[in-house]
Order: sequence, then structure tokens, then C-alpha cells
Amino acid sequence: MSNKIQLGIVGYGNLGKGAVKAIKATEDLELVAVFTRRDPKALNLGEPGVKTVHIDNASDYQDTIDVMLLCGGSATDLPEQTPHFASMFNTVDSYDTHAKIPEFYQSVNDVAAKHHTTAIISTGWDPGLFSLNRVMAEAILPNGGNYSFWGKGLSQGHSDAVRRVEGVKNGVQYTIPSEDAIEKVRSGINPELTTSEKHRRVCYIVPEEGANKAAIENEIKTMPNYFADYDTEVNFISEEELARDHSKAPHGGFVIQSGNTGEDNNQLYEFSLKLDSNPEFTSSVLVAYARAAYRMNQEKQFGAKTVYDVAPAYISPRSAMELR
Ligand code: API
Repeated sequence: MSNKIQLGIVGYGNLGKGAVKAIKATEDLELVAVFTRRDPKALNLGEPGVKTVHIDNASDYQDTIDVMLLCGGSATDLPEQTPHFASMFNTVDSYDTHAKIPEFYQSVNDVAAKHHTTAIISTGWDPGLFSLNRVMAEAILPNGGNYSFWGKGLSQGHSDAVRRVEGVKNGVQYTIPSEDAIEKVRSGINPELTTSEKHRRVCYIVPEEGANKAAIENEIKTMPNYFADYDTEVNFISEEELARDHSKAPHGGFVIQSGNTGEDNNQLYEFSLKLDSNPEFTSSVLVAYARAAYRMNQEKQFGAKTVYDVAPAYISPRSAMELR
């Protein structure tokens, strides 16, 4: 067997597909199998060396796979899948329901600590790279204000959430930042901004035949954690329009910290991303963190970890000596 780190992917949606491509772009990681709830024979990966396996048979791969990339959604897949897989494998996921991360962490940590696995949770870009930048900027510039802006772009998490609403056949959600708010923050005023003053949310929904559109709209607009705190617009479109106008998933945004040091020197910290494909970027982050899950497990750092706990050297394909 090769000495590459051996990976598995759970779930073959947008993230899973992106992860297949991201692993191919590395030299030290190798994909063994994709695990799916669907009929594995129906999945055509176009990768002859990679197996497709039913998700219920994953335990057969405990001795073969070093790290499992969990590519499901946060609403219902990951709360169940991460603790389940962390009892058998090192894992990386992109759980992104910010308000529920503490309880998610707890449920995963209980299992991973007990089974001596390493489970890196909530990677990706927000939570993930943005979280790291928020923490660094705040630590460095305590006299200042910290802001995150997203978009304009297609949020995977919010799109997944609208697709789970009863009567919704398909749909996407765009996050639209307020240019005025960004301008205010950049000019160093440290304004008070409410959630709805920073972003709007716009959904394009394909309803099922005969679905109650008013009920769909109401359920989306009042959904806690995702939409309730925002001005949300819901548009109904056809499957053809969705395919024509919304098949790309661009996204991005900024973390901005404006602060002062000394007497009155302004210091502006900005981290930004501009992404043609949100899912492919997110899966590229998952893949990089797979190295960390493997190495930290080798060093007996068991339990659930977030990006705050992972030293940057662990995610690099280069050795610590090379990095120095
Ligand atoms: C938004 C952001 C996007 C975070 C990125 C990622 C996703 O409202 O657009 O779901 O695409 N929270 N978590």
C-alpha cells in the first residue's frame, strides 16, 4: 500500500464532488472510497481506482481509511453522522450552524475521546478560515470592532436549509451584503450594525406540483438561525430557470477589523475571499484539514477539535522542517 494518507468521502453531493477533485490535486493524499446512501452502483465517479460503497458498510474500512471526510449538510446529516463516524474513524466536517456548534462539539467530543479518534469539526471558510481571522484580528487589535460580511453569493448552508422545507423541490439562497455597511466599517467608524442592516437574503425556490407557496414562504422567513433575523425575499421559479440562472455557486466575503493603536493610529485588518465555486473551495479546506486530523491522531490528540485547535503546520503538505 502507498504511504499516502488514505481518505474516504461520506456523501456525494456538491461537497463530496468537490472533495474528489481536491484530493486529486494533492500528492500526499489518496481517495479509497466514496460512501453513499444511494445505490453505490448508480454512482459514476469516473475514477476507476475509487470504490463506491453503501454508507452502512463503512465499518469494513476501519483498517484501510485514515480519515473520513464528512460531506453532508448541517441541518440533519452531520448531527447524526459525525458522532457515528467519529466512533470508527478520524473525521473532518464542515458543520456550519454557528449557534449550535457548542452542543455539536460536545456530542462529537464524547465519542471521539472515548474511541481515540480525532474529529475536526466546522472547517470550511465560515465557520473555518473566517473564524481564525476573527480571532487573530480581535487579539491583535483589542481597540476595535470586528465584522464579517458574506456575498454576494450562494450559501450552501442556507440553500440546503430551504431545500428541506416541505413543498420545496429545489432552491438556492443568495446572501447580499449592504455596500453602505461595508463602507461604514472600512472608514473606521466602528458602527453599531444589526444583523439585518448587514445582509439581506434572497431565495429562488422551485415548488413541488401543487405546493402551498404561502406556507413555503412563511416557513423560510421564520426559520430560526437561518432567516428569522434577516429581511428575506422568496421568489418562485421553474426548474429550467434554476438550471439556467443558478447552477454556479459563487461566494466570498470579508472579515474586517478596524482598530486603533497608540494615540490615534488607525489599523485596518481585512481578510477576503472571492470564490467562483463555494462548494469546491469548502471541500478544498476539508481536504487540507484531513492532514491535520491524521497527524494529530498520530500524536494522540484525541477528541473533537475546531480550527482554533489546529496548528497551521498540520494542514500543510510540507514538513515542519521544510516550513521553517
Ligand atoms: C452566508 C454565509 C456563508 C458561509 C459559507 C458556508 C456556506 O450567509 O452566506 O454555507 O456556504 N454564512 N458556511
